[in-house]
Amino acid sequence: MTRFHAIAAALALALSLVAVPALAEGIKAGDLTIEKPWARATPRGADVGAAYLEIRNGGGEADKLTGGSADFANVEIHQMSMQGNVMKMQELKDGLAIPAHGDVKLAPGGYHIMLTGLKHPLVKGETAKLTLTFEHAGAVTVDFPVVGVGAASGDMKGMDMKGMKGM
Ligand SMILES: [Cu+2]
Repeated sequence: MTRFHAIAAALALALSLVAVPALAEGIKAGDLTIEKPWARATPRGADVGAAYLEIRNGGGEADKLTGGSADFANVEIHQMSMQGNVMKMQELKDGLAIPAHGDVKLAPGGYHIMLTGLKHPLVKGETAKLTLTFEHAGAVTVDFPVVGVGAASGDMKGMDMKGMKGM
């Protein structure tokens, strides 16, 4: 094997290691890639829940997450932010912009998908199927794995989900 061949082979191996898991993980929709979807398990009797994900836009045109649907809940796009020392939540009625060549993370304490009017609890270990609607990429169905109520990535502990009813 020549030195060139050895380098080419090493490069091919490195590329395959990098490229394959990335393709397997993300859901492609037009220029968008949806990654790391998860939803928080809900306590029995709760009628609201939340789901999170990351959206990358590989295209030169901005897109917008305008809403979604599910057969077990209403789907709204929300933003949570500190106003003074009070955590406030509001619906983004105009949608959530996803900049060209940019990405948006929906995560606890910030942007999130709000599930209201839950018909059944979100149970750890199951998946919640949501269809998200984008202005350009269209409708995309995503399975959100449901993670325990005390999920490490969450920082909503101490927040009373029942208190969010109607927000
Ligand atoms: Cu919310």
